[in-house]
Amino acid sequence: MRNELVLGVIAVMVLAFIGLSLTGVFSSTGNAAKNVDTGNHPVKEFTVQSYTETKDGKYFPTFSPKEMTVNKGDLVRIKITNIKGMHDFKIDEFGVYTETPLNQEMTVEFVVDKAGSFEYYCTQPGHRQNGHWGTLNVL
Ligand SMILES: [Cu+2]
Repeated sequence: MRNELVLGVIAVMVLAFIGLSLTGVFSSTGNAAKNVDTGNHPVKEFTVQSYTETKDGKYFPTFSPKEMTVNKGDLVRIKITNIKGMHDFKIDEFGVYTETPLNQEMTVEFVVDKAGSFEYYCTQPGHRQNGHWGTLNVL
């Protein structure tokens, strides 16, 4: 009988841990997470690289991927690593911004509460105009 009680307690703890993990409570990465809503939102996670390519002596800053698609109501988690150049990451419509120091994974989290196509981009001078942007589609 006692063993069953212990097993029951362990099962409850494991379930609680899984539940909290899914809701993002343990997802703190110690950096620029914003607008975190740990409510009952499906989580969509993306890994993005930010860098500068050089072609014919010209600089082409870019994100990879250049497009992400989520559903309205999702908790969007984007992990961004800048692997070349000086960049940052911004989405005006959702109040998202993080600096992206070189070779350091930065995480932003936000709930998409409106549908549409929104631009994520780099605010460094000239970068957005030269292609340092992508599209977040919210269906
Ligand atoms: Cu940039």
